Amino acid sequence: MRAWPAPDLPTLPVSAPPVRVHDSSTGGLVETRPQGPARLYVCGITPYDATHMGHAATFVAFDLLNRAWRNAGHEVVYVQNITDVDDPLFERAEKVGIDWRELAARETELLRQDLAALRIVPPEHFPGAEESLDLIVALIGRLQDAGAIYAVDDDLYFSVSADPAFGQESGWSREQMLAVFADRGGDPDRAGKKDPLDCLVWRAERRGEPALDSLLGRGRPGWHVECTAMALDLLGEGFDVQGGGTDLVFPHHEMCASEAQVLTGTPYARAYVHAGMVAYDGAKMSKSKGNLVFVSALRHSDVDPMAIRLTLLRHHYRSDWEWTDDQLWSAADQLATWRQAVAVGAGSPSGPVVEAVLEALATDLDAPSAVAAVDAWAAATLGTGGLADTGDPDAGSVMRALVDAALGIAL
Ligand code: 5CA
Ligand code: ZN
Repeated sequence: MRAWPAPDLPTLPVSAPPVRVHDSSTGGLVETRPQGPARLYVCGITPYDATHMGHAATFVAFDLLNRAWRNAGHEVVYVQNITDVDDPLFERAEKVGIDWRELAARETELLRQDLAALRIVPPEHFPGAEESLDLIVALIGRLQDAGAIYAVDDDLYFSVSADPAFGQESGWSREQMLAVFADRGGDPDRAGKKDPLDCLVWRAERRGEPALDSLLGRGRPGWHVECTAMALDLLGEGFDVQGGGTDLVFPHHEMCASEAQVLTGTPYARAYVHAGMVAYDGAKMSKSKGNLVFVSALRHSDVDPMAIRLTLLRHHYRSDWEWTDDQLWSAADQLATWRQAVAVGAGSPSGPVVEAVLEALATDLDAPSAVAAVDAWAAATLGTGGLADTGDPDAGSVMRALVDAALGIAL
C-alpha cells in the first residue's frame, strides 16, 4: 500500500552514537549493529477504528528509533503492516453494516493523515495482509513441508513444538502463556489440537464469513503468520528490530518468531522491542473497550499535532501511563516556550545539548531526558529565573534542526 508523505529530516552537525535498545528476549539493553541498512518491522493497526493515543505512542517510539539510526548514519528499511484480514475487522464491519474492505480503506487513510501530522517518518513498505496473500500462503506451504503444520477439520495449525526455541522471545512460562492466550486471539480449548498453544495459520471458509481465494482453497490466514510472511519477504531473516506494544510480546511476536525460526533455523529478529501501554479512564486504551482518545479528534479540534507528539515524548516509551488532557495542555505550553527560545536566534550554547539529546535517544530512546535537556537550554536562553544566555549566535537554528531531526518536533 501507499504510505504517507515524508517529513523533512534536517542533517545534524555531528553523528549520533550507536543505538542501544531494551530487548524483551534477553531482558536487557543491547546495542543494535545494523549490517547494511537497519531493518525494522513494527506491527501496525488492525484498521477497524481510528488511531488512538496508544497506537500513536507506539509509532512515535519506533519513529525515535528510526531517527536515532538515521542520525547515526544508517540507512533504514522500515516496514509497518496493516492487518486488513482479521477477526476484529470483520466483526466491526458486520456490526456497523459496512463492507470490511471499505472500513479498512477508510481507517487506513485516517491513519496516514494522523501519522503524517505527527511527523512520523513513513515506512519504506506498508503492506496489507490481503495484498500479501500469495506470500502468506506460500509461507504456510513451506511450514507444511517442514512438518510444522497439521489440520483440525479444514483448518491448519502451526505446531509450537516444531521450534526448539519456542518461548525465547517472551521468556514466559507455559502457565503465563496459557493465562492470556484465549484473550489474545488464541483458541486453547479447541478439540483436536496437539498443544493448546498451537496457533491457527489458516481458517477455511465458514458460511457468512469473509473468505479469500487461494491455493489452499477459500479461507483466510491467521494473524501471526501474516506478519511472519510480510517481515521475511520484505526484510529477510535476522532483521534488526521487531517492534510493537507489550500486548504483542505473547502470543504474537512469539508465534511470528517461531514460525520463521522453523523455516530458517536462525533467530527471526535480533532484538524484540516493546512499547508500554497507554491507558485512559483506568484501563488499557483499546478499541475493544472503547476508552479511546483519537489523534484525529484532537486534530479536528485544532490541537497542534506537535503538542500531541510532545505529550507522548514526555513518557519513556517502555513505561505504562495514563493519558489525561492536562498533560496535553502542559505540553502545548512547553512547545510555546521552545518556539519562543529558538525565535531569539542566538542562545545558550547548543553543542552540549546536541550531544545530550543524541546520547539520551541512543540509550534506549530516552525521550524524557532529551526533552529535559531542551527545556534547560530554552530556560537558559530565555533567562527564566536570571539573565538570558545568548552567547551562541547559531543556537536557535541548531536547536530547531536538533529538535526536528531527533525528536520529530517542528518548532
Ligand atoms: N494489527 C495488530 C498487529 S500485527 C495490532 O495489534 N493492531 S492494533 O491496532 O491493536 O495495534 C497497533 C499497534 O499499537 C501495535 O503495535 C500495538 O501493540 C500498539 N498498541 C495497541 N494498543 C496500545 C496501547 N493502549 N498503548 C500502546 N500501544 C498500543
Ligand atoms: Zn504483527
